[in-house]
Amino acid sequence: MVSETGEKQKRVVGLFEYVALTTRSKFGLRVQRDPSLIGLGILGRGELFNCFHPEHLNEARILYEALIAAHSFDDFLDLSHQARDYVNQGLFLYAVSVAILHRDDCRGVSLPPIQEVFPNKFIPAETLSKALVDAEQHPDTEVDIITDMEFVGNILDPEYLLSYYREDIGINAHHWHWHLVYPATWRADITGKTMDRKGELFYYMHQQMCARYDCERLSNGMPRVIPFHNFTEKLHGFSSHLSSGISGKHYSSRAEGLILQDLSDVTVQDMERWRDRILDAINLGFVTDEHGRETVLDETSGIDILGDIIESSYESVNKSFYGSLHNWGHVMIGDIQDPEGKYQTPSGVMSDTATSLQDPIFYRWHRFIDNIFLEYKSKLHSYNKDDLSFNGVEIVNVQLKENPDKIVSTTFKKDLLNLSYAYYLDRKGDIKVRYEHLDHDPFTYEIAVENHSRKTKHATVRIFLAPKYDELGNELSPNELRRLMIELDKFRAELHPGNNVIERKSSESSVTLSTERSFGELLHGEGANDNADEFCSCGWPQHLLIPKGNSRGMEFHLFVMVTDWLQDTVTSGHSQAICVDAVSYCGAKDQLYPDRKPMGFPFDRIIEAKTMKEWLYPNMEDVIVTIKHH
Ligand code: CUO
Repeated sequence: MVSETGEKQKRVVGLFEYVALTTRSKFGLRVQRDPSLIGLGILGRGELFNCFHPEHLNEARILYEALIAAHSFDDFLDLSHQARDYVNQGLFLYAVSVAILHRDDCRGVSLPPIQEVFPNKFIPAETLSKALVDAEQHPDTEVDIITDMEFVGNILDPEYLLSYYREDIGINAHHWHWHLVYPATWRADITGKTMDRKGELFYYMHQQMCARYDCERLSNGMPRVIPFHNFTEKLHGFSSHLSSGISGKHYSSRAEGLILQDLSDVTVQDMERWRDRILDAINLGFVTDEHGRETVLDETSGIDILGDIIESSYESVNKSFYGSLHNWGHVMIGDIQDPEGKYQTPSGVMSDTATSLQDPIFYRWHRFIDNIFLEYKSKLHSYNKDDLSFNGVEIVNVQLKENPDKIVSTTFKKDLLNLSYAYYLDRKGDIKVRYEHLDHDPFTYEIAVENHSRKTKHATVRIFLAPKYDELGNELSPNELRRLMIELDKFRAELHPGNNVIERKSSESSVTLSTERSFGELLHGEGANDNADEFCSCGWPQHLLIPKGNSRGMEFHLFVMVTDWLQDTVTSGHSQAICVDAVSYCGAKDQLYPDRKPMGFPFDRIIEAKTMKEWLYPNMEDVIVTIKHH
């Protein structure tokens, strides 16, 4: 029997089926529209929805606010069906997804994987065409058609080496979902829901993407990313080969050597002015709102305020003064090949949260943004003994259970992406694309901790990883390491008096998504979960938990720290946790971020020690592990 949530799940997923294909219903214009949808339909159907452009975002906001405000689940579905017929497909998908994630009566309902809804945002147009032709040529309706994905690009472009990473379906899907969970336009005054530390999480999640990318670069013998801070610098070229699906539009390529150009709404000078004002605020230690009131950028909320300003989100204290540096950067880079719209070319991949990670400039742009946050963090005092230590608790050993030599193996694996819910070809068998992604052998941390007190203590265990050497083979100092430290896990553990051995599997990581239900499963009501600990689709892919390493075996610091959970914990007004699967990067839905410490702690502030050994307290341990790529 299908439960109530399962029923809702089926009905919701139906909204996403063949969404790119829907043509304006022939009755669409005659049907009277619900008043809450009046004014929508500005962005034309078939156009690329720009996830960073204020006008597109605003239209999407009006739609998702109307969908969230619908009185009942049935009203919500009815409105969604109306909107699906005439608003832009990408905008519809974005808005309806935001509404599902944030409506109380959609608890337990999952979003279908974006890669199955819009495979064109993930798979090159050439491969998609080939798959569809293959399917047409094999009309046997029962048989699955499998087409191998063709990689685009070649070794003439040094960045090609990392295309397996940038084009990974899982990281791009994660990024898309992250921005659905935390829309830049979110208004607590209208929706009635505040998002805890949203600005800070914007900083931290993107900082981690940059750190992860640098770990991957070093694994491939490439230098770390050079931030894009000189706005008059010539950019490298890029071509994604992605299309918008059926409208015939392609995400624009960028020719080599272009520089940022003024757009009709914003100029390069505006960007420079906003950057300088933000840096001034950081150096002065306060920001100024529209009425001239000053707010100090203190230790507790400074980073959150800055995150909102820089993104910028609706919560920015003064949008007209500090502008929208990060979002306009995406738009400006995305429109660089046709800034005045003279040739009506679509934007590049930087304009879309589902595709922007494919372009190497994404990481250069975000390293620049991250450097601004870093400037602020450098104004705060370094963590001292009080901040770092945990009285009476000592880590005595860190081991990988299955691998006493502390070697973790990575390799490439094949996987399939089903196109059958995006393209309608009257056949029973599925149409699938076979692609490759990096993966690693599962492993288990074994952490021996001594509780020297006579009472049971509750600890937060924090695990990070960073390469030991830089691109030139020099050992990285702790202060350089902190920019590369990627979070692997964070969880609560009980420490009984005396010896404790904590075991934790890599698959349990608090940064990764543990399960993803396919479109087919969701459509049949499988995967819905009444217990409200369902999966919210946001989360780093488990297969990319750790970097590739290299074939010789690459050394990494595995850093483990235990802190006092009683000091870290926050109390939420809500009783049931929801979407806490990938809490480190995605937060806990409708709850306070479940760790009082600054995000990235203890690596978010300057470390003055010369070596890791010198910096460690007994509750911290740093061991060297080897990542070997086969
Ligand atoms: Cu997620 Cu720039 O915010 O890509």
